[in-house]
Amino acid sequence: MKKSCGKKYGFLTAVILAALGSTGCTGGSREAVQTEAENENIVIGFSEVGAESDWRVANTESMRNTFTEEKGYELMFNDAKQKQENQISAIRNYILQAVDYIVFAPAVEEGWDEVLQEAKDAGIPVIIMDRMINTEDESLFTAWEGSDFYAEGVTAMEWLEEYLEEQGRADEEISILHVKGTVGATSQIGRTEGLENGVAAHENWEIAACLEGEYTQAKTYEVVAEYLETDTDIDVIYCENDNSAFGAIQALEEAGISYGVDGDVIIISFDATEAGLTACMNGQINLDVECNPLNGPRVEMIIQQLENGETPEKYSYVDETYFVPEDLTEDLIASREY
Ligand code: GZL
Ligand code: ZN
Repeated sequence: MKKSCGKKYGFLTAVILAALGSTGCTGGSREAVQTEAENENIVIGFSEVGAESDWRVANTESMRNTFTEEKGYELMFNDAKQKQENQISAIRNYILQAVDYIVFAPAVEEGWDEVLQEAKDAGIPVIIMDRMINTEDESLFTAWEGSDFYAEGVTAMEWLEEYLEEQGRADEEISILHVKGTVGATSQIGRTEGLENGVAAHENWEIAACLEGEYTQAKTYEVVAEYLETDTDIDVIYCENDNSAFGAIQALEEAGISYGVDGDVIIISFDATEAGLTACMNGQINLDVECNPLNGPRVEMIIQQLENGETPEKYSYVDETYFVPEDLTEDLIASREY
């Protein structure tokens, strides 16, 4: 499991060898060190975006449940609190500790080349999950797995077109309030592009305003409540995750504006977390587009391929669906893993 000492030293091995002198060549004890090293777990340095949303918490849980000691892993974890600089320093720390693999969900797409070059120079494979980086040099990472966020946005627009048709509102002027997720995150870029292309394809749809909800309930509540002070003639609020939808709903309720299945404002959301699907089942959210946070098993498959000397797919996408209230029951929601 553990790479042989000759190829790359694990942290513990490096410490022992350092204690034994630079080459560690002291006869028997070197064999002992190698034996010790060979029994070590696979050490994974994981840099997580933060704990900003129910989705993110489920994502972290999936990684912790997958990379357990019993299964031969040691998972080093860092919560970057949504700050790229914290992720970069965590990755540098993992390089120093000579982990076997670095896994991270990049908070934003830009600004990773330098630190990933350092990981490459240290011979540590980097696996990117969930969001993506923007780089000219694809050799800086071994594999990426996650969701197709643009496709999620397209799903929402196709549903909205159909829903409005069913409501006899196909030719009505539709005003959409757009609440973005963390600006510069792949999930924000993709879902926003899906919305913008959908609006461009419907001359009677318009985006009333673009607000930044940062994927959190608190920030979304703040910006939507402020917006509703100037304009309440909104037909749809497009929230780029469930926690933003909860914030928008909080602001609508305070403003006395009805929403959801029987209300004036259509709520579109993403993630389909347990809390989001419960609100959808109750008719508060009209559409919840799934974004699967169970990245642990998918990252493990990539690592196992690498451990076996195989080459994983460079990009692998997870299949996702969407939910409307009539799809949902408590049993269905309880049967899901997040
Ligand atoms: C999507 C992920 C997003 C979720 C948000 O894969 O990057 O980040 O949609 C989370 O809930 O904050
Ligand atoms: Zn916008």
